[in-house]
Amino acid sequence: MSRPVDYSLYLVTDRSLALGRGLVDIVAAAVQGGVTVVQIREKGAGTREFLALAQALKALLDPSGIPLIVNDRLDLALACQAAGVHLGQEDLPCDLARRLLGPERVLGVSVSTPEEARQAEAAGADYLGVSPIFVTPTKQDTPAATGLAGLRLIRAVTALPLVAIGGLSATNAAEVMAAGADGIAVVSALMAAADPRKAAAELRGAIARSARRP
Ligand code: TZP
Ligand code: MG
Repeated sequence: MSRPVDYSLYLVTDRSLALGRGLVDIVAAAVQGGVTVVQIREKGAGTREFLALAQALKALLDPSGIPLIVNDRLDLALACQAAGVHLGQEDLPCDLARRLLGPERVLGVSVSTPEEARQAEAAGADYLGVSPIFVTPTKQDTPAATGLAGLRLIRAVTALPLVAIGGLSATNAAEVMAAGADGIAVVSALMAAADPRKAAAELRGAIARSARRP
């Protein structure tokens, strides 16, 4: 069993939205504003570049105990001793990834239906990324948006932590939490923010205001 993770504000990186600013600087500012977990997701990066970025982010995050999750690349997650890996439906199968990762590291899987959620849970996922909640220009090769109704259906079939992603912002974070999410994952709302620290703090405020939690 992997260690507990606070999924409430989950930053997914994308340098192409960073308006020329450094990735580490943006993540550092977002962490100051209240990000609780970071996923490095750099689709254009080659292996060496990805590894160097992951190592730089890990060095940034380790002192504050914020977990670094690596998108797609289980080999690089192991190489940089990241907290875990996040996989999509077309990536390494979840059961195989769990065997390679061992029991301690975090395994996240993207799902968009209750059936995918059941399968990922049975295959050893620690948390589920429910995606996309809403249509987003940031990622276009996605299944149909689940909407809040789809998120509720997935909430009904699993007790795993659910991290919602796709078109999320401080404007809709509270309703997404109320629909059953344990956390809000964002790319553009932080990566493209003029002030990532302030944007993270606003997201935290919206999450805290959500009605779901007792
Ligand atoms: N997976 C599903 S939607 C998405 C990913 C990585 C992109 C979400 O980006 P944004 O800018 O937060 O809508
Ligand atoms: Mg993937």
